[in-house]
Amino acid sequence: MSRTLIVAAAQLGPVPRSQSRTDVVARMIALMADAKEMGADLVVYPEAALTAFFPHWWSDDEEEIDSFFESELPNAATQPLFDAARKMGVGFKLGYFELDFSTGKKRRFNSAILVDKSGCIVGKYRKIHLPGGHEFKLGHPFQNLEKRYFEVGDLGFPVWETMGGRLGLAICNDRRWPECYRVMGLQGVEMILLGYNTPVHNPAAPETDDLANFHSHLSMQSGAYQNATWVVGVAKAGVEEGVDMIGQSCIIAPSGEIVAQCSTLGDEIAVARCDLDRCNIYKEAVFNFALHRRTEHYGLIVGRTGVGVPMSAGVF
Ligand code: CDT
Repeated sequence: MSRTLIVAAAQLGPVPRSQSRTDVVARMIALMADAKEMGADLVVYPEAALTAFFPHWWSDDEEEIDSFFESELPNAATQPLFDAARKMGVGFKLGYFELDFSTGKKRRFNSAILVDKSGCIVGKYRKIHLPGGHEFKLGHPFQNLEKRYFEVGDLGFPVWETMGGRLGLAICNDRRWPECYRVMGLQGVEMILLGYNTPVHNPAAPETDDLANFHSHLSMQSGAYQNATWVVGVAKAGVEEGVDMIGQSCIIAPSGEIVAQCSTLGDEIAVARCDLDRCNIYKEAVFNFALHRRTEHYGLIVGRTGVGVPMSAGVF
């Protein structure tokens, strides 16, 4: 099988609350068709692609909250996307809000699935790094309530052998945490697909607003280089329900270089031919973990709290 994947970062402009899933799916299929014309094997959509990003506002109306979630995929509204993928022979990654009843109680996650060229779901990831808080923040122009609405993902950071490569998933805030890339890097990941809804303004740290795009790229480019993997980062961009969100969706090579990037804040694709074997030079040389990584000498043991303690404390 070819080790080259032609990948499309399928950025979406804002999804207003009033827009139906059926209409959003039609926008997504149009992007998929453009990508197919450019030879794409794989299309990567943003985090929470099907709806507005509702954690930006407060609600305690269970029914209203649930209306942003999918309890199964494919469902009636998304079936056309799966059908289009199968017909075009294109795989895709979809970010969505997941309602899960598999444990007998209702659980909500911020999730993503990976679908192969035959329209079959290969894997699922549930977001682990949930930003923001549980409480309403008075005086903030919008909220960031992911901790209130979602449970922390319970599926780890797995990788899947599919479409000729070893692929992994991450979601938005995960991209700022090196652990996310390293856990997949240690499993030999060759391409990480992730989506984001990132406001330009961070009410908790407004002095960083000018750097929103820089920090997004910095995180993904360093994650790619330090783990010898392709990274595809895809925005839901533009002004959605009054919240201004960054774009600059991009495809990053294992060298850390951006090889394709969107230039608008609307529906747009950026396409790149990704040779998965380009990972090897970095996996075998600079970041040969088995040969050069020296965890036993780092002087810290990470406890269950996630906080490092000195090795001399004897805690394992
Ligand atoms: N959706 C999401 O995870 N958004 C967060 C906002 C945090 S502001 C620094 C993100 O990391 O982009």
